Amino acid sequence: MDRRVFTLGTAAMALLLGSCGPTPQLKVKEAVLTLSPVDSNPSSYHFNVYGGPQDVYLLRVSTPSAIRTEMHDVSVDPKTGAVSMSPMQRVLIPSGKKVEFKRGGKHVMMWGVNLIPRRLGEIETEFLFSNNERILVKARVQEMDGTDPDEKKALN
Ligand SMILES: [Cu+2]
Repeated sequence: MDRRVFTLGTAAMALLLGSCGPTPQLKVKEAVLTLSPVDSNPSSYHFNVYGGPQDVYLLRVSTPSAIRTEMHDVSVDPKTGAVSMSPMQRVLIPSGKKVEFKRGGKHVMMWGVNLIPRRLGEIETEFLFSNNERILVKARVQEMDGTDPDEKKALN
């Protein structure tokens, strides 16, 4: 008798959980690094971050293949229309929401991208979040026109 009640309870619980849908997973996708045509200027890194089961902050994007990285936001002066960039220490990634780092908006700037990603056409990056989660992302590397890096073309 007791066992039967227990079984029914478990089944009811499974139904309840099932109706909530899949739990959102914190992830980074569509990552592309666009090289600056001038080597001394920073390259720009764009991607989408998809929020997980809880709100977190993106604290840092780093790579062993560049000297320095910074997260930037872009703002436009409503009076003059002048565009300016400012560094961000952290970016809120709301649960289940997509946060875009894209051309004309939030982005990561990378100084001193070395020869390894330029020859491979891809770069390894690490995203650090406030819940201590680290996500490794391999991103495509391209020139401004969307083609492979010149250093990779030279090898073919
Ligand atoms: Cu910038």
